[in-house]
Amino acid sequence: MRKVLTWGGIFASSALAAYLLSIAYAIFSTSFSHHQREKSYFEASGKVLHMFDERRKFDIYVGQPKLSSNTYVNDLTIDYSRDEPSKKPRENATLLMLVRNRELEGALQSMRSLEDRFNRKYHYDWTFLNDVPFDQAFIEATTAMASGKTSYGLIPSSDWDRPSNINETEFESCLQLMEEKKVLYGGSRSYRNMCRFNSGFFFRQEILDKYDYYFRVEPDVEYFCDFPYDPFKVMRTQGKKYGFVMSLHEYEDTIPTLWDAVEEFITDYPELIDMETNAFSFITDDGVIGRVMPIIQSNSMYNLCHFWSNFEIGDLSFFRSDAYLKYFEVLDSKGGFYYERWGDAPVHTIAAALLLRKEEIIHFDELGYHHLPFMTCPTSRNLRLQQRCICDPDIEENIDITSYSCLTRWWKSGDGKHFMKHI
Ligand SMILES: Nc1nc2c(ncn2[C@@H]2O[C@H](COP(=O)(O)OP(=O)(O)O)[C@@H](O)[C@H]2O)c(=O)[nH]1
Ligand SMILES: [Mg+2]
Repeated sequence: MRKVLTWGGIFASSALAAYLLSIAYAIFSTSFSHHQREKSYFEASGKVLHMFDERRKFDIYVGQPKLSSNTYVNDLTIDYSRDEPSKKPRENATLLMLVRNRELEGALQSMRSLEDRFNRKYHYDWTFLNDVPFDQAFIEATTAMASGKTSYGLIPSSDWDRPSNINETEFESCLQLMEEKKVLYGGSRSYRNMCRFNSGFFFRQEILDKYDYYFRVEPDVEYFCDFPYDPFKVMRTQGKKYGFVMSLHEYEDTIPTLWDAVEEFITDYPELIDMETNAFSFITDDGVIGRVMPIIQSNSMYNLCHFWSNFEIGDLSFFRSDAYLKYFEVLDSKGGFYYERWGDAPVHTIAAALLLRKEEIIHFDELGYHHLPFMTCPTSRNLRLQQRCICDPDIEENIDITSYSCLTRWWKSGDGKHFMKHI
């Protein structure tokens, strides 16, 4: 009985062992084949993943492939090549934008508008400036939007930050005072850096050295009409040094002592100023024009008229000239960019009115334009149709028909009203 049991036991344990072994084998072989299959899937998907790496250079600067796509378009390559020759001859000029990374969307809107209305035919370069490095997303999107080459400049701290001669305590109390008086951007430190940079340093940036002309562009602006000509060409062929589209009165609270500094410059450097030929009367005349009384009263000889510099086309040699540099030096020594809130618009305008001949300043009459809260739109219906304008000159945002505008004063005391038909 014990023997039978023993044999039986042996048989049972062998069967159990065999069973367990077969389970182990099954597990092993399943997992092995599963592993093999997974491996092959993995390899296959890896192959697919990298199959189009060369064509998927989605990020032109770091070269990372785009990992997945929900598009039905097979060719994911973006054509960044700038080999296509411009269809028109070009001047030595660049479109120029000082901008922050967080303003990307507004920058793209302005670019799209200017590309559509003007640059798509010319492919002028775009130059971007910033006081901190541009991020990858900004560089990619603006490069994709531009029809010309793009370059990105980092402004050195010495050209941007508050200089050491500005007294910290005085500066802080001025900021507070202006904020209390509700002066626009009165309490902003960075706005002051920006205005001083635009007044005295933008044209010294190395990235602009190779150019003769710039066209200032700001985020969130719009150009309402097709450009009927290349404004850079007009500047060069007609010997223009400064071009504007809108002119209005400055808030006096931002520049209480600017004119004192200007008078000092005029007294110290009479040899740089030709009162016979310049546009001095445009910035000083405050008489009645037609039936319109000037509604803006000024406490100095300066009538507060300025060209709105968010649109500006300029000859860089004007800003690089000794005369302009001396002018800026006198102004900068007063500290008014910080203790007050001097804007680059009155600073540029006064310089142009003092140092240039009247006829070196041009009003680009035909280029409809919008920067909050104002716009300008060509008054001629025929011209609006020809240039596919999308704007209404009769609405109240049209600065030219409001009493804030200095355009009629420009027509009277500046270079008059001109028609560009001969171009
Ligand atoms: N990089 C940089 N750009 C600035 C800064 N502040 C203003 N800007 C740019 O300077 C220009 C004028 O500034 P904006 O805010 O439009 O002033 P506004 O037009 O006078 O209301 C725009 O092109 C801005 O993008 C800043 O702190 N850093
Ligand atoms: Mg702006």
